[in-house]
Amino acid sequence: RKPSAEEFKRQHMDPDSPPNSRPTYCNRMMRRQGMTKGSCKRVNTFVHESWATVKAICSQRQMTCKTTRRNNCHKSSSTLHITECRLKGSSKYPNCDYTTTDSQKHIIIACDGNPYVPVHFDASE
Ligand code: UMF
Repeated sequence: RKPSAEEFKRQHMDPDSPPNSRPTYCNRMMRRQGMTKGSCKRVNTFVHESWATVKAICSQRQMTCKTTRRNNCHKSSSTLHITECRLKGSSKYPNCDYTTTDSQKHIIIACDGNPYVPVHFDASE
């Protein structure tokens, strides 16, 4: 299936909650957003900014994606509020147990289609 903006929103957008270091955030959100079905997704980033802010990155600095090697990645010119969820080594499916880490970083996303919109989260730095 082709990556879509809807998939990107489900997995990576959380504009309404402020950056929030409650340790249960990732366990709750990874489950709620469907990333613990069948297996526990290992790494996932949520962005606490508006869709307008994230969409605008598609017109910012272009670069090669680290994961796909395609040339449709874009790095945000500003830092954004994000939360990174990382599966704990001790976690055993179906009990997907995550660490929750808040930070403010540049993000690198892939954009595609017409309109040209975010479809994949590549990295943060
Ligand atoms: N991923 C993140 O969410 N954040 C990172 O910093 C690095 C990776 O690359 C495979 C998946 O890892 C990505 O899936 C992304 F969700 C996650 O569906 P995606 O966005 O292409």
